[in-house]
Amino acid sequence: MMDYKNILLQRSGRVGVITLHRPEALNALNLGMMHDVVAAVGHLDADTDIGAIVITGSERAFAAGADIKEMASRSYMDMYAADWFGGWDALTQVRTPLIAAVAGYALGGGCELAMMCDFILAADTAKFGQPEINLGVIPGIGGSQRLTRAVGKSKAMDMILTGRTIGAEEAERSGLVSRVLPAAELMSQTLETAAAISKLPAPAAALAKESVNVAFETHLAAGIRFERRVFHSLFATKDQKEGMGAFIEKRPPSFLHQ
Ligand code: CO8
Repeated sequence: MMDYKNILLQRSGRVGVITLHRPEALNALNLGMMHDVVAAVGHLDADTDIGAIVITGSERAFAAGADIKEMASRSYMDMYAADWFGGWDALTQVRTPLIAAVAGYALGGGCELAMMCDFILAADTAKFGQPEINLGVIPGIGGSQRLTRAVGKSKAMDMILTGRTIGAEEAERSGLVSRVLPAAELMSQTLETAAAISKLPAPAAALAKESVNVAFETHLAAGIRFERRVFHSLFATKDQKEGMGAFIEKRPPSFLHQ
């Protein structure tokens, strides 16, 4: 097992849980955090015994943004040459379902990291925002794109131009998060959801998320064609035979994740 400095990594059955852990900085995302999260997610994604991954933070903060202290004095060339934070893009290639469990602040890069996950479960204490404009910058890990697709132009503009923070209810109403849960139940309900997903056929889960993601990236006709091809391809899996066979035989399925 690798030694991570900025996260905690736990396994519970077929679920991997990554907890962002820089309590002294409200989990601000520095390069070390990026390397740890990307490495841990990659490691879990490659493990066929893992069927869902949860990324979470603390009660106070999922993550209060990119680490401002680490970036403040950098030049344009520093940022460009390092392709600052380009490494986070690796999360978009992950096949295993990825759930963000957000309590407290999810600001700037924290909101963007949550949006890179497949869906967001929010505690009623969650606060989402893209406050970069207050620092003289803009979202830089996909926020201006993913937030706009998630909540539409008007609310994305409102949030990104004012830097205003929205609460969990407004986030749910806007389509940014899928569910709001009482803070005390966030982790238990997230783990229950992740465990349920992890037991379902892994090939179908990977292709389902790939299909939904295609909806973000392409036009309707191409997306529907992609979905159709992928749907047909699942008839090559053992789990399709098992799932449909079990239904017809009126017995519980026993999936192989193959
Ligand atoms: N970076 C570095 N340190 C931080 C950050 C951060 N984003 N957020 C909080 N901290 C630190 C504080 O400096 C403080 O440290 P210290 O005790 O050493 O002074 C500690 O965490 C606790 O924070 P506060 O005392 O400020 O706690 P409060 O409860 O008073 O306030 C807030 C909480 C409102 C969340 C406040 O901390 C805050 O406004 N944080 C900054 C939020 C922000 O602006 N986030 C956006 C950052 S920019 C960004 O994310 C851009 C992403 C794209 C980059 C892509 C590059 C290509």
